[in-house]
Amino acid sequence: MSERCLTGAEALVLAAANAGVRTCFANPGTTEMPLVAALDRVPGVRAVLGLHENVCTGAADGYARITGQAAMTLLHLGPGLANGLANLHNARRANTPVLNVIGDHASWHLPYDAPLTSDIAALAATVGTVYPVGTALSAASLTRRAIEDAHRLRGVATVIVPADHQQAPAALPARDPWRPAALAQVEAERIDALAARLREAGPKGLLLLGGNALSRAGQLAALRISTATGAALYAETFPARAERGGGLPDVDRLPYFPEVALALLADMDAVAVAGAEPPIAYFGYEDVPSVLTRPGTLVQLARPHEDAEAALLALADRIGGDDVPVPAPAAPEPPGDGEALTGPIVGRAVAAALPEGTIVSVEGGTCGYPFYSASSGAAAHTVLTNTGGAIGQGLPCALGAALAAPDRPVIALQSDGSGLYTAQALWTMARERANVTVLVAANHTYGVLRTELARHGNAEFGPQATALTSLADPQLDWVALAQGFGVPAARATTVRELRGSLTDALAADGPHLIEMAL
Ligand SMILES: Cc1ncc(C[n+]2csc(CCOP(=O)(O)OP(=O)(O)O)c2C)c(N)n1
Repeated sequence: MSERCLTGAEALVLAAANAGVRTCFANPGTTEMPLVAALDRVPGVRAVLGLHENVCTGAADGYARITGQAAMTLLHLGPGLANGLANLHNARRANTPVLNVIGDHASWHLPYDAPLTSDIAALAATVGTVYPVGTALSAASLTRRAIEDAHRLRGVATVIVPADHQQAPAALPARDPWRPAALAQVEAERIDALAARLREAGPKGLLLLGGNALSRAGQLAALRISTATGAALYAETFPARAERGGGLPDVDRLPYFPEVALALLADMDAVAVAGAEPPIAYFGYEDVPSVLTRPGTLVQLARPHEDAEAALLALADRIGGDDVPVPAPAAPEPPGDGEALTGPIVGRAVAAALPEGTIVSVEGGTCGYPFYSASSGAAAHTVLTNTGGAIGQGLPCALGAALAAPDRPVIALQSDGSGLYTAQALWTMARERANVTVLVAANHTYGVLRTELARHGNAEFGPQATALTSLADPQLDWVALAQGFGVPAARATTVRELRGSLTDALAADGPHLIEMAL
């Protein structure tokens, strides 16, 4: 590649590569063709085709959750971006850095309002910051700034680049060494104040952990604090990334339903939040408060963009908590071979079978919650959850995680309804030989919606409500679906079958799917 004749598209890709971007999850169109060609001419960025934009954006989220480094997306105009917005929303809620690149019509074509024209910047602004490229000369510098801001602000940065600017001669990207912004440090006064508060609260204190507080070091520091003061430990309800097992304390997630969380937090005199936002009810219910903490009890130790792990280490030192050996949670008890599959049984079976270092992408409550409860005593593993609640995230996130860490096993513990939003992710898993074992909880219903219907006072469901929460007619065949996408698949109805298929899948390379008949 001759640097003297770089195009805007080449300058953009080179600037991304210079800033540590190694993977581009793409679903391009006509307005991105110079960028597609640039991915061949500029070395360093691996292009991965997603068959729906929400696969690309969810994969970029999963990739950066594991590496800490932004991946790039490449999406087609406003409609392509719109298709990818749900998982960009989830990435924003996970505080994940993402470089989101969108092509636009040639600038001179825009005034004619051609069919695919839309307000791309307005759409992109709903999930983060926006960098419109006004000339090829700024393509590289704006891309660099977008990546820096994605890391500094922990979120989605969208670069919009019209097709003519992709083709015009461009300036060379800066060669400044890439140093992603570090998390902001928490001031000593905040830590001192909290130390006093937690000592005073004793067992009526609670530490709520999110962000990098859920690293191994963060949780071990939290354990020292808890041992010294008696404070309880919880993780936020939907952590972006939580280390778990391998001798870590059992830090369960704050309960999802507000009544349960309210009852838990009502007993507390000090709720210290580290690396998460203050706890709020997921939905508003009549006569149930939205704010889950009692007035005057909330203390923010670190916001999500701050270094919660370092703050916890400093707090543990300040409180004087020693590294006392605390008994590790008991190993998960494997269920009996002949047991039928239910959420709790699957949770225990998967937790008991986890190889050391597995990444588990969890989406959906049927097996997701029981697995988390069962996995505290499992081998060391990493859990990724759906932080923003826009379903269709679990499979793409698992795909991105597998490409980020090709040497680690990845399990997608996936409810069937959510999985169908982005089932195309299976095809990319097959094409990229991604080591993902997909476990589908096939209850053939939108289970949580039935729970919510009941909570809204509907003891019995009418035919319409039943139809709107059922996936049973026709019954979806995940084995056939997976095979159609090129992923070998099996069905399990008992623990014995699940265990056998899971062992085989984990031992083999590439993706596998197991439909679990619940
Ligand atoms: C993008 C988006 N669309 C719709 C919903 C509403 N919704 C929440 S859960 C759910 C169904 C979940 O069913 P499934 O994934 O099968 O999980 P289960 O509760 O049965 O384990 C739906 C449609 C949502 N959260 N996000």
